[in-house]
Amino acid sequence: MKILFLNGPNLNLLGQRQPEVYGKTTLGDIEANVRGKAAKLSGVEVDFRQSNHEGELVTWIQQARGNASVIVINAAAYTHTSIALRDAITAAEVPTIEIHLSNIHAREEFRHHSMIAAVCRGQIAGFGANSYYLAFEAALLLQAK
Ligand code: CA2
Repeated sequence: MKILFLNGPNLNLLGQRQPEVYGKTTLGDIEANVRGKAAKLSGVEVDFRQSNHEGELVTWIQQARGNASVIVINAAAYTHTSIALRDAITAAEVPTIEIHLSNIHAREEFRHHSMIAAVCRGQIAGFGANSYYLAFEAALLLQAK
């Protein structure tokens, strides 16, 4: 199985700016940890990407159809605005898990609504880098069903 991790705008700055909000772990650290978990299992492949561009994320979701078993997506600020990502997730027909480092429901009002939540299998938010590792486990469970 292939798990496709997609990361939206500004997540490339993780660990380098605003550590009080998003922690000190970099996206590279998270990717390395996820890859380490996958390496202990047989038949689990990880593809891990980040883009600051909405259209590139849409293209990657489209390409996941027939190629990825599960998508794990931290759409960052596009979570709250992007009908394009929502439509792409719907069209891809790949089970998708929405994740966030922070608890978006405990932050500013504009972060409470997710445009993509209703078309995802579920949401994991508020556990920092562990949100990625929990999503990895959830992706395995989705495939095991
Ligand atoms: O909590 C999350 O994972 C978010 O998806 C992060 C987004 C935010 O817009 C969402 O509401 C919640 C922001 C990602 C920006 O990441 C940065 C990391 C370091 C420094 C600046 C931004």
